[in-house]
Amino acid sequence: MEFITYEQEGFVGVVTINRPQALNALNSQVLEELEAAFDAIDLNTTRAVVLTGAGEKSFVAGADIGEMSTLTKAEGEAFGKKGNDVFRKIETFPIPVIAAVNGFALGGGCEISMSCDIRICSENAVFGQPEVGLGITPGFGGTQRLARLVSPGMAKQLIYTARNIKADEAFRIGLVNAVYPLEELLPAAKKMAAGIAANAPIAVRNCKKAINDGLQVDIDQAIVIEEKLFGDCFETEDQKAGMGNFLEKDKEKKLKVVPFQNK
Ligand code: CO8
Repeated sequence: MEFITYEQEGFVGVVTINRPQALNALNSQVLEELEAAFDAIDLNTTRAVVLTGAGEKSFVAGADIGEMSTLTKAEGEAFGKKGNDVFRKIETFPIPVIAAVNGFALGGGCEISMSCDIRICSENAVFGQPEVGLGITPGFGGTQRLARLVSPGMAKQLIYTARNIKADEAFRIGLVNAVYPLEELLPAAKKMAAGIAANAPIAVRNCKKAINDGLQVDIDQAIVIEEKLFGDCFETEDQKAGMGNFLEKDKEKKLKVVPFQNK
């Protein structure tokens, strides 16, 4: 791959968008490689993923404006679908994905971070949806996910004004969970991912599915989704070992990673 690198550290995978000469902007090739990188992740040996950008300036500075500049209406729609398909793959990826936002997260960059489960960022991070200033709408899910993540009124303000916000404001409105000095960001993301990976993997996957699927339906249906995924955890090695360790009061064992069990 030319623009994506992948590293495995224990149970944690680190996907890096690596096109620093264009501030990691997303062209068609980057999107295709990103999809291939997620497809290649071994879900038997990986329990959480960190997504970040190469360099110290930018996470992702948006979709590639050069590539988009000559698109027809039909090509624009197709390009939007191409990005949306990849971002939806990340959003519904069976294991948690943490965005470590190390600088600009504009347009498609803000949008890809919002398709991740959790966002943390560096102090120099800048978020925004500048599309209306370019004569387009956000097209990789921004109109939908920003309104769901922060309030609809705040999402509308950010999108209509095309105003960029800094890390502290992104934290204040709940777009990111935490802000770190740049050099501490990736270690913090990996530490969080390793903490997730130390928990029972089937339970973590089922939590992700329950939260994601439950948010799409009314509360009565959502509760049924939870019941099914809760029930699904029982009789697994993870559940037997996890509860058994507690009942035996074996603190040592409780800290051990419960073996992964394929369904
Ligand atoms: N696309 C292509 N190239 C980019 C992009 C981008 N989004 N952002 C930066 N670059 C390139 C620059 O052209 C420049 O290349 P070169 O050195 O060859 O001239 C290089 O990266 C460095 O950029 P700058 O010199 O501009 O760096 P600065 O530090 O001066 O500025 C900024 C950094 C503020 C981030 C500035 O580069 C900028 O404003 N970039 C564009 C940000 C933006 O508007 N992003 C949103 C794009 S639209 C979008 O993402 C829509 C998503 C949905 C698409 C749906 C499709 C239908």
